Amino acid sequence: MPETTHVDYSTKIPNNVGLMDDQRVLKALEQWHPGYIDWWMTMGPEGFQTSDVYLRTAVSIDPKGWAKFDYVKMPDYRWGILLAPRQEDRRVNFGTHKGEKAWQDVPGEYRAMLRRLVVVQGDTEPASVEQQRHLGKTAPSLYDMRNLFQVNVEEGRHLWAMVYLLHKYFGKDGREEADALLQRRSGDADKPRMLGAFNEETPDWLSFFMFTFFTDRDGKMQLESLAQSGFDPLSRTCRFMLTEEAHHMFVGETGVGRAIERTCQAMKEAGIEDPNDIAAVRKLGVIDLPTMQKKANLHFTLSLDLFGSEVSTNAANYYNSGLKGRFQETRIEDDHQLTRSTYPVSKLVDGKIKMVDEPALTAINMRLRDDYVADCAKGVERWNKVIEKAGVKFRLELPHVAFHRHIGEFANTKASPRGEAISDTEWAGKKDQWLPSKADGDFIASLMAPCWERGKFASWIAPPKIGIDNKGGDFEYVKIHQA
Ligand code: BYC
Repeated sequence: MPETTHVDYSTKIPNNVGLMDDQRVLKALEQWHPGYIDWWMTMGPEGFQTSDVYLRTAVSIDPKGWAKFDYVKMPDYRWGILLAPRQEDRRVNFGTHKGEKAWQDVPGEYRAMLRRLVVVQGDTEPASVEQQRHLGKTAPSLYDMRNLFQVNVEEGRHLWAMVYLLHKYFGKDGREEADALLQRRSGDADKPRMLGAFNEETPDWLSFFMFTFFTDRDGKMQLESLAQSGFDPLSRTCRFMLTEEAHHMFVGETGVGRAIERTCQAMKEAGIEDPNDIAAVRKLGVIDLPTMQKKANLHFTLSLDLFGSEVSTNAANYYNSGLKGRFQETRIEDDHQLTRSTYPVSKLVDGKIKMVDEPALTAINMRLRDDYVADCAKGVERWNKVIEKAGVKFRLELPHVAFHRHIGEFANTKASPRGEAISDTEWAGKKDQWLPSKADGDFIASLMAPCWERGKFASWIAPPKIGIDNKGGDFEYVKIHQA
């Protein structure tokens, strides 16, 4: 079957890339498949592998109507290889090869770089499933449980997407990298996942929602940049992944939004005017807004680290080679080669945080991070609207990019959320006011009682405005058979 918008479900591995006619890759993927299922059974959602989950599955890759909803047991989900349609006469749009025909094969001189990008991207996908594997047990509703599992199966599919590229285009070392993607484990001291944020715990549902808001949004930015790639198969696979990623960010934004809504509502009902009266708010069985701010601080800063160093020769090399572009590269009005332009980068100069012009080429990570921060800020404003509408006097804010960093310019600096450089002693004294403390974690954990009755929601979260696939309020999104 040639490449098409329709997905071939007649093979074990659904695809629109003509796998039936590519026996070498089909065989390699079929050999990888049992290891993947084994990983899913041991590291995927714990306790719900025999439950029937109302999931969407991609049946076609055209923008409308690619999703088919039905009850599926997660291990039976049809993970497959789906690439956005090939664009006629697509070109390399940036870097030294700008204007050349986009590559359908890996350019020999860029093989190692490209493989590295695919492996890093691939590594994050199973990592997030591992991080979230315990959450089903404390789901605040069947609706939320279903959304968690949808995100999980799609991250699994994104792993498949990268493994396909490794098997198809990188020969033996690609197959070895694909195997290694199933070996590493989030948070494991001996074989950790590659990027920092993917080794952190996701201990509760507020973390899950913050993660899908902030960290999946890094996913969006990185996939957008890779979708610009001159290596066409990478571009096409990232373009399709982005359609799935949008739902993950929706889950995060509405999840936090619903927690905020419920808190404000409970405060109003109880006549509590002061959002900082944490003890009084917590007695209502909801999460106080200052704690939500701390969680946002944590997940935002962990996600900022995922952009790498502000000034990076790796990023310049990726760009020059035409492998990884900027956010919405083709919409930017410049020479797309950046040989002479500069870009302002925040740096520590004589103990003060200042903007310094750097060659735009080496500042690619910084630029992408700026685009990311702007995108996050819009979402935070939408949360603030919920607070405002409820008549509560509180505003959530993004902390300064120098705050709580482990990668790049500010990795060794202690800074307040407002971006003032501070001493280690001051940091130690104030850290618990800015980031979730053990006591905050214990309180949130105390609220994480499962709520699995149809149409019911846990005390700390409001119901969604509309259901998935337009289903009514008491729809049974997961038929639970615990294993
Ligand atoms: N943790 O020049 P530098 C997603 C390493 S999320 C650990 O500063 P570069 C998803 C770096 O590897 C999106 N190590 O940065 C979301 C390098 O090591 P080597 C995932 C880090 O290379 C939710 C060294 O430090 N996709 O999809 O320009 C759920 C110096 O690097 C970190 C991608 O990231 C870190 N945070 O940029 C599920 C796209 N940061 O090479 C999924 C592909 C840097 O010296 N990846 N290092 O050994 C990339 O484009 C780049 O690898 C990075 C780093 C942007 C991550």
